[in-house]
Amino acid sequence: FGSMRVKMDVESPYVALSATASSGNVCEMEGDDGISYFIKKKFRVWCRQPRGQWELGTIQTASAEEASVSLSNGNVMKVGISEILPANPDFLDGVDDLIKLGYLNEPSVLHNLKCRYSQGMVYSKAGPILIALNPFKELQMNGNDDVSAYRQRFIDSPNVYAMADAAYNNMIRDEVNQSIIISGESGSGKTETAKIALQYLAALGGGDSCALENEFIQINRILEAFGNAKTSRNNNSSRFSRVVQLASGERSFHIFYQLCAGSSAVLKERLNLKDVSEYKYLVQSDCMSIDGVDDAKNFHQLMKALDTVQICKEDQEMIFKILAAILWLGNVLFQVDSENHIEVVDDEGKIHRVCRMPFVGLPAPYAVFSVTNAAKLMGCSSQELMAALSMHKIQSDQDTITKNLTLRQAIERRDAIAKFIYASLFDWLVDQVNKSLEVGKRRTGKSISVLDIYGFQTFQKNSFEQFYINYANERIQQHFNRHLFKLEKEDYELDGIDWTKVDFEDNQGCLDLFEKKPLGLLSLLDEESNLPKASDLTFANKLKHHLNTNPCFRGERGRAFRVCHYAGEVLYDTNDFLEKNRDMLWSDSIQLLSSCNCELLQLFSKKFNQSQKQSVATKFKGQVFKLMHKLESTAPHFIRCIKPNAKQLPGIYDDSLVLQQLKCCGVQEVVRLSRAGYPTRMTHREFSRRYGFLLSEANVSQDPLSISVAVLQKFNIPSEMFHVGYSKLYLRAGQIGALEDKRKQVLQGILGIQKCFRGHQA
Ligand code: AD9
Ligand code: MG
Repeated sequence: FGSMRVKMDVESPYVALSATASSGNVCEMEGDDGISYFIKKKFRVWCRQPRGQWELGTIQTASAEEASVSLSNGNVMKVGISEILPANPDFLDGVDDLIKLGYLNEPSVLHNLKCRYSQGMVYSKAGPILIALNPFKELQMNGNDDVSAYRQRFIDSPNVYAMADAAYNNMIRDEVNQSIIISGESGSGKTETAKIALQYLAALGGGDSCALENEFIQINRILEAFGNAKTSRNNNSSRFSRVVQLASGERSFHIFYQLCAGSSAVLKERLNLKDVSEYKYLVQSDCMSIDGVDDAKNFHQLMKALDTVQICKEDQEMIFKILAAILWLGNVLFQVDSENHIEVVDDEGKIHRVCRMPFVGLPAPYAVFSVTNAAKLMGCSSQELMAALSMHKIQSDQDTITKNLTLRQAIERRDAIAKFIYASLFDWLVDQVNKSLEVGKRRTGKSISVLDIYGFQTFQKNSFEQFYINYANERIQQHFNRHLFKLEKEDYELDGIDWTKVDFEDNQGCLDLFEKKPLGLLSLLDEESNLPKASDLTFANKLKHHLNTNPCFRGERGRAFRVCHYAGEVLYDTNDFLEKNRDMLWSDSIQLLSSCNCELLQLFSKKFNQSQKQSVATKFKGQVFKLMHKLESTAPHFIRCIKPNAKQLPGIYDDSLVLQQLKCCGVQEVVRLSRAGYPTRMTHREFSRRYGFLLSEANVSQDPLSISVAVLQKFNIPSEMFHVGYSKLYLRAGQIGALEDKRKQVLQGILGIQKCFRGHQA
């Protein structure tokens, strides 16, 4: 904190407890003077309980080491001085912006958000960031009524609408692309928040906003059916690949269950569709339904949504066929013959031996049908499909050599085909949706991007998927840091303003650990994936060998390693890393798809052949870089979603869970910074253009800087509320609002006069 002191406009005694940053607590008591004042005035304090939680109380007596505190529940307890923190006066309970709090220690911040949450206020500001606590229940929103209320500024509390509104206004005012970056843990409410922002922007879009809004709802239905699934943390989680492997208690993408539950008898017959319980890909996780979710009803809505985005009935049927084919593929069984060759168990064919390894939970007759069903739906012969699943064809200059696959290779190949088809189908659907949005729509050049990105994840066992999710989040976090801290600092210094140092966590070290070439996690993974004899264990050992001196890395026993992320340490298990990274699809599998009598499968194979064949690590890094590049050309607005409890239930506020998330996104740092600094800044040119006309004509010919100063003087902005830099004007929080109001008043006055004038002329 250095020279920066927290000043409060409330009762002055609070200044007696000045702020020093230490051990995670922003504020700390400074000696006996403060405490004696607190005793005398009976001010509230926080005291840490033996089990770590904080309770409100008042100090009765205190020595240098210990204080006797009367708690709000009537108990009196002795607490070490280091376990006491100042509390804010009760009239500050539940303020809408954490900036307004006198004390920013952990219990005070937690208490404030809790007060608001208990009153149904899930949104708060932390300086420039919007904090959104997941209500886990429908909020009272009136749709378009609320939208217009926001536009007219009748509602003045933090909200997603207000943030979307700010993005829109900035886009119009500055002619700069905007982005709304929504982040948070899995299940914290990012996707719901993104929907609310989109709903508002759709309503602002003018024209037939109802139609546009409806279109968004329909599109969302499609994207969620194909892109979302139930996980242990969120019943409607935005996911990516999980077609072939599921953890217990989780589900595959909603669409599979919807299709099985909701398709008509006729469609079921055409697709040879059975109950979900008969598909291996779906039964493996022992979770087929979600409480309160009606898959059949959702399927009917999905079909309507597909109509809305103009996917014709033939294409719809093709989509469903492909989905059914994927399910049947998952049921294809293999067995090993006496010479250790793989055979596909088939109904009519030559192989009649009993499968030696029956699949658990799968009735035998379905194993027999699966190949023929899958082949029929894909539009190829059972023989072709069986060959592609059990043999590897190597094309040399003269002829083709065929090699039998091992059991493991055959299973991998079957799953790779299923995954590839599903991923291609999803990409194709997104393309269709985008096309339908473009039809007849005018492009204006400037945009607002809404980013809903899977949140940081840490489970007991973290795998390849968490590895990538957390890497992407590490990048987003850096963007956030850069924007709010680094750029801020540079900006101040460039403009000759003294920067009060505020410490913040920089995560460049962790990003280097991932991205450095050749000795970073991603490069080493690619290198190992290219070695024929490598295994997950050799990969883990390689990491330990090269990276153990890196402070963000720690090798663990066996195949495990630990990464020190911005949001905490995560233990990863390298099991399946190499295979998943290779994401191998043999050219003969692609050949099979290109020979299928199905337009979409042919298209997917063509796309594959045109694309660069890259490992997942390379592809993912490329995508993350592209995303960051796009974001860097926008003015960002940040929403941090917070999950108040892990039970996905309304009304429960788990202090330690919330605290951990607040720490992850550095909320306190941001508040400290914003309060200390000048959150509004404009170049003199921008400022003078916007407000210069409020001056009398005598000032008009002057340079922008002089005009800025003249405006400030004319409207009596106190000198401690602004700072004039070389190129920019810096204003403290709240100042620009007053100027905007003045500007609006004057403009309305001018408009009124013009109307009146025209009326006279007519
Ligand atoms: V994940 O990283 O995709 O697993 P999200 O996207 O952060 O996750 P999501 O938006 O899907 O979470 O929210 C999870 C659940 O919380 C929703 O299904 C709703 O039941 C609930 N939720 C979240 N936000 C709201 C809201 N504003 N109003 C009502 C909400 N319910
Ligand atoms: Mg989501």
